[in-house]
Amino acid sequence: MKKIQNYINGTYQDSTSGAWLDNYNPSTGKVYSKIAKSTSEDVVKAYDAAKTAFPAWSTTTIEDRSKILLKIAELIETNLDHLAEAEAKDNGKPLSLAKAVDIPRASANFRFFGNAITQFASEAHESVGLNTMNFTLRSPIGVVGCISPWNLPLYLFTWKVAPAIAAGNCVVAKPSEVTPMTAYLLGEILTKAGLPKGVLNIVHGTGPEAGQAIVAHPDIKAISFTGGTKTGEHIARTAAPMFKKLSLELGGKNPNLIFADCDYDKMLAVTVKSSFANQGQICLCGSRIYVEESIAEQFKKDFVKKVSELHIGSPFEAATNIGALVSKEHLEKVENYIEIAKSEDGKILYGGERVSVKGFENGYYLQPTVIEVEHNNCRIQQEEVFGPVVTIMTFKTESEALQLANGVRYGLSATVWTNNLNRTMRLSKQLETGIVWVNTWLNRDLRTPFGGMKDSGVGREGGFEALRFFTEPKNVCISY
Ligand code: TXE
Repeated sequence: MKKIQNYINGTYQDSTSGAWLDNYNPSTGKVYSKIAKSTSEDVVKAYDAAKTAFPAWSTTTIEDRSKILLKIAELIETNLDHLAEAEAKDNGKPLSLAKAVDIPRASANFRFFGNAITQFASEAHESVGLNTMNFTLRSPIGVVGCISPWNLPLYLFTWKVAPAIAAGNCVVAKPSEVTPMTAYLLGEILTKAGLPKGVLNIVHGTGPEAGQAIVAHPDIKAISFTGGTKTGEHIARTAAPMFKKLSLELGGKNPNLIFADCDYDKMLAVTVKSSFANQGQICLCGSRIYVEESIAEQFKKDFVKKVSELHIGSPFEAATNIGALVSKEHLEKVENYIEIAKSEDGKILYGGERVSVKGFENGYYLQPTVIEVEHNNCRIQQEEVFGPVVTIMTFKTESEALQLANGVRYGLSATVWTNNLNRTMRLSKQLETGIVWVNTWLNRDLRTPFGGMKDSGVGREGGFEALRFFTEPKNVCISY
């Protein structure tokens, strides 16, 4: 059986414990590979390799660093089919999605930061009349930790490690133990691209063991994490007293506000995607739909019809829109939320049942589920489900819509469907989210700041924000 080993100091190696975790294929429910179950000893090995590599990497010219990142991007593209197949098998997502989104984006992340670093600059402040000149020196931090989740495995892993190494840091990174395969495969690409050994070390294993060891390591000075809000809280508790730099991208419970004056057909098509893309397992999914009363009946009818046409099937079937959920535990968690919604008087407009896919009977398939709710203050409206479940509630006025949208502890993204410019501006300012999409969804320009407010996290990724996070600014003040 295939063994997913750590990639430390440029070589694949077993964990020091010699222990392995099972890796499941969610589309079949079967174990298909083994994952190195790393301990703090492996993290220390990875740290030592990173520390040794740091002096040379941090003084490598920007052009040479950039060239290597662009080469990694190119090699990911060359291996697109292979990586996409691995991602679909490991995660359960449709192969078509992995080919169109996950792997191209992983390549784009390296290309983007390979280019961005050549344009990264710092500020100068002349204290006029005082014969004083200040400039900001931005230096790499040293060894940093990157921890990523299972929903967009290679996409989010590379979204962190690419800016970290572009900025001259060396990295100890851990992908989710639920979906480690593509991060494992990346190791080979890093070697082929000529990334010096030790610059990027990939350690596999569980969050509480390997992840915790990264966060708790006293000399890993910054942690970039994407995952659940509870885990984020735990990480902050460990890292904050050590004064580490922290970037936390956590959960979302994102509102999708639909006004009667929107472009209806476009809204309908995009809302199906924003509800169920990647089986609803994207932190940016618009899981709370609020629709203006005057079009609510029509919307519910049209939306349910479109949702009923989605094809649930094996990730490898070309017609599949909805693949398998990532794990048995996660499937059960999502089903439990459907039961909670029912007990809260949620009305199931569509779905809610497991699906048996022919030839894949033990896979983790669930119907896309649409639930109508009457109140905002219930668990299905307040808690992140992170699955193919969307709720619908109606509103009468813009201010009511705003209040409902902001009435959760999360604040990652919001979508607004309207053709009213004044409303667009009002809501863009007042929505308590890090991202507001107007008449679109998951439309990403990698130069823009990405992250959430409230319990959705702290810090921003993307563009120069990421390069600022991964560098330490120092004021140099010269009197002349
Ligand atoms: O995430 P975890 P899980 C949400 C979603 C999901 C829930 C749990 O609601 O149902 O989180 O998912 C590592 N120290 N999101 O359990 O546990 C872990 O190994 C250091 C939202 O998969 O947060 C993995 O690599 N690391 C989200 C990563 O953290 C630890 C995407 C994420 O795992 C750790 C995924 C610890 N103590 C889930 N414990 C989003 N916002 O995109 C775990 N990890």
